[in-house]
Amino acid sequence: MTTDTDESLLGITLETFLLEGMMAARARGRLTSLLNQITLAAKIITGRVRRAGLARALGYTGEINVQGEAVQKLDVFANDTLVASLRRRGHCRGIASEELDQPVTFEEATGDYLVLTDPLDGSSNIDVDISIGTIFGVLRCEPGPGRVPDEAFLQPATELEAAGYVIYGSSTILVLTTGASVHGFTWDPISGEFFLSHENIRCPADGNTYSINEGNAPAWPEAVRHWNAALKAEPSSTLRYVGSLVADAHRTLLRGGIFAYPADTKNPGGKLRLLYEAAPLAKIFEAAGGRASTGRGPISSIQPDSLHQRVPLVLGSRQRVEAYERAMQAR
Ligand code: P6P
Repeated sequence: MTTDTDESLLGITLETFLLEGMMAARARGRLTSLLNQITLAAKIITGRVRRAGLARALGYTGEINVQGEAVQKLDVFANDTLVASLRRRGHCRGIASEELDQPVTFEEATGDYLVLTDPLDGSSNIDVDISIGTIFGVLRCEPGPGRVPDEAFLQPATELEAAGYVIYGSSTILVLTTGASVHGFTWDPISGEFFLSHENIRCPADGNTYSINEGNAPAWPEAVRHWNAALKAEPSSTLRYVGSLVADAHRTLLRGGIFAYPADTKNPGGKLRLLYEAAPLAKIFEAAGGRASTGRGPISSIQPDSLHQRVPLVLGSRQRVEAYERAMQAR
């Protein structure tokens, strides 16, 4: 009888998985090293996220901790951790982040990659212990050193070399694609390693769960209201909405169904961000056989025109997303 720890140690760590993938592809190892730096940041962020409530429970103001250090807001902490980790190896020349008005660039870096990230999406949910997540994408760029123009970040999702997210939920899981397939790795708090736990994730072709904030219904376009009403009329339909993108996306990826955050009168261009939310998730869903759409066309083909632009986002089972797109065309 093996204990949990022994069982996970029999598995493949994320680092080993990446190394073996690199050797099989006879790659240079730069992307592998960069992804290992993101993994390191995820381990550090996990530790802080899981203790965050403790500070509040011990009565700290949440601003000054027992050492007299300013306790950073979690999303700023996550951002700074990713920046510090990615600066180290020189493969990443710059990062566009939801937390930064302008990208941070490492002029000394000689590598040829860029990172897009929402360091801690849904961090407002942490106070009530709802799952939150880190989303990331990796693009190619001209090799350094030197300054990186903002335009280098404005590439469609089809250009992503890798994409992934980390969900800080009942367990911490890192989901990653480098294009051909999608795999999930669960963090083991005892060894501190991520172990392969979800090999070759496939998004089911169909699913009865729909995920949308029905509180926004009065602001929806008529076509979305009709689509929603038709779904509710299906006896097998189930509504699940966490209000934390990575949690809703992860459930939809594994179970199938559909997640939608449409444009509405409150958010005419949509609420979610293209570069570091929709695009990496689109890469993941399409690699897993699912689909990612604005409701009128694929997310992947959108040519970004600004760093923080928003888009309507529909993710899920191919059949469900295609039905949504037909419903949008019908009106
Ligand atoms: P609403 C969280 O604030 C977030 O950015 C995403 O994680 C989530 O999908 C969305 O907003 C939820 O928005 O309007 O339903 O609260």
